[in-house]
Amino acid sequence: MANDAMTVRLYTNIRLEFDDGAGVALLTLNRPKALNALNGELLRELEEALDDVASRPGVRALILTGAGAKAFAAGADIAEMQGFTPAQAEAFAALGQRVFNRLEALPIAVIAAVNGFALGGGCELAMACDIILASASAVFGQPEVKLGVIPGFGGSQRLTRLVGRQRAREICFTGRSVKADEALRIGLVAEVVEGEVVEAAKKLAESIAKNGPRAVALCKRAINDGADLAMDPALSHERSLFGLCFATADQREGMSAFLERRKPDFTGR
Ligand code: DAK
Repeated sequence: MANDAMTVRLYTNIRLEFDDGAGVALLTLNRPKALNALNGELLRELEEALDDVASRPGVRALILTGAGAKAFAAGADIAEMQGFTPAQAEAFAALGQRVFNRLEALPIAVIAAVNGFALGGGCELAMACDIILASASAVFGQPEVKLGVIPGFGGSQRLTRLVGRQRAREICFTGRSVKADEALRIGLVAEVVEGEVVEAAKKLAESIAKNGPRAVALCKRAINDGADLAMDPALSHERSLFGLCFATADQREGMSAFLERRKPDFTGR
């Protein structure tokens, strides 16, 4: 993000950049030698970085990607998990689920720019984002059964909600790879990008960042909360969130700007 208003925060396993001019943050998983495998330290840093993103005023969209040419993330760190006791495994799954839930609940748009392998925990991380863009070389999958375990960071649930039970069973039971074109066909990704996927994600993030931030946040809540409800309570939830929009300055600004034939100046209030 070439911009004079850029701030970089480096963690051990993560790089976080803020393009304050565009209102977009870019979080890069940064363990390329281990194909950005998710170990406990990285997950804790990710949690901290999400707090950083949430507390920085003016950030309206977040992009997640992986460092290096090969991987978004090749899964949870197998070397770290190998010797876990059942209690340690459960604690590790709880940590991952907590961080991914936090990501899913972030009140801004979160885009996964998947630039290579997104396997196991990497696929689960991408699915906790709002929108997945994939490069043509991206490869998805839940290969945990090949290692004698099951998805532990929400994969059995989020994949099922995205692609349906039957396809999720087939992918999880075989542990096979899902290439980008198939991922697009089954609804696992929103788009396959020719060229630089992070650049495409920035364009998408910037177009979202121009809209009313409170409206985007409430829309995210309506979609995410509603997906787990029956139609009637989901519609009731949508109505109350729609009502909440009318308590925001952004609603007044958006509608005034339309009527005055000018561009809105949203403040996120
Ligand atoms: N963990 C640790 N290191 C990994 C890794 C991983 N998931 N994936 C790759 N690496 C490391 C390799 O060990 C290698 O390290 P060095 O030998 O160079 O030190 C380096 O990254 C490069 O990998 P390769 O040499 O294997 O590279 P290739 O191009 O030949 O192959 C690959 C790329 C992505 C096909 C291959 O690396 C691969 O199959 N990786 C493992 C993919 C996988 O099975 N992922 C799923 C991980 S299991 C749970 C919580 C969480 C989970 C489950 C349960 N509970 C606690 C209940 C989640 C589990 C997973 O995500």
